[in-house]
Amino acid sequence: MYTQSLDTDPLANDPKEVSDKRELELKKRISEGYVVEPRDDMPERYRKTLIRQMSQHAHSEVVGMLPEGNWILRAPTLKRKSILLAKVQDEAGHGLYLYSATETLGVSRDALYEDLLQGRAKYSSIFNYPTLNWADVGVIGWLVDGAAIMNQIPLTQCSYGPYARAMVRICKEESFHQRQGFDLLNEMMQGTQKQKDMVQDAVDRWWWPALMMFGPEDSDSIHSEESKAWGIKKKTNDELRQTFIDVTVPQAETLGVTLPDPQLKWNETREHYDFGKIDWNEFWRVVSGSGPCNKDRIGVKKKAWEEGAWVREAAMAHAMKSKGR
Ligand code: BYC
Repeated sequence: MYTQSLDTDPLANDPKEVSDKRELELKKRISEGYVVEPRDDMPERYRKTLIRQMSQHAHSEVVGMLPEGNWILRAPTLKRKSILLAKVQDEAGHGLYLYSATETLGVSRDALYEDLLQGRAKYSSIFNYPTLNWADVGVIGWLVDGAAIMNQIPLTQCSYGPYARAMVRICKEESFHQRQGFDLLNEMMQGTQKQKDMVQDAVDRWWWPALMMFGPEDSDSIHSEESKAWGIKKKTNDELRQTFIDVTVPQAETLGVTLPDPQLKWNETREHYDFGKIDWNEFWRVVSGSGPCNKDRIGVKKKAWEEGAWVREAAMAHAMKSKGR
């Protein structure tokens, strides 16, 4: 671990100059492969950027349990119910690793959670869409976890040690999630016409929101440039979205589903798929709280927090008693 403080010239006394110098110094070290650890001195802007992204990521994991959790009691077989239970439980675990990693930056989990419940913190837009039929569970695994992996693999190399390490384990689990989703859909696509129609209907509803998970176009991304300079983001939103499309189109062909974009076409010159226009008005509407399920998702989380108060109190009383206080 690198323990040297990021102190700057003590003779420099303009605070702005000192902080700019510290930021440049850290950016340079990061570009040389330096990994920042919690005890390192770090510029406030780096810390704030990490808290923003990591807490949004943690919130996405715990809110992300809701759309699929909705199907646990209705899973069609014991095998699918066990898989779904394990997956939803994994998402809770991801939330916990990420809240813990964020706490290493000097912010409490309670404060972060309060921000989520009060609607001050964002979480991924994708979880504000409803799960209407059983095939939605498969499509979430295939497309939503697939998009999440694409976005998260570069984060295993990010400059903040606790975030990078959390991502290694999370990516392994997401990979299982993606495969179980594909497997579920593949099974349905061997079934009746009604099952095939359910899969196509789910794909039609989730394709565009899945592409929105990567965030706004690079030209509208507020944080990308700064986050890249800090070594937090390794690839831009558009780069990751394009890679996701390129790997997913052949998978859709294998499954036998049609992706709902008539402009999706291999471009020999670019060696990438061209695709149609994303509805960015819809994206911003959902991000700013007016998606189909925003109110419901936060309502469920608030209710669980209030109804779980006695569990937190009992756990605290037990912990105090064990410590003899
Ligand atoms: N939804 O400047 P930009 C999962 C916000 S969960 C909502 O490009 P940045 C799973 C953005 O926060 C996986 N908001 O931002 C769980 C910013 O607003 P603020 C979740 C979005 O940070 C259960 C503004 O728009 N993954 O795997 O450079 C079941 C401007 O954007 C979204 C992560 O969280 C969005 N889609 O890039 C199944 C990965 N996109 O903060 C699966 C970690 C953008 O100024 N996060 N915004 O108020 C990231 O990689 C980046 O934060 C993003 C956005 C690519 C998402």
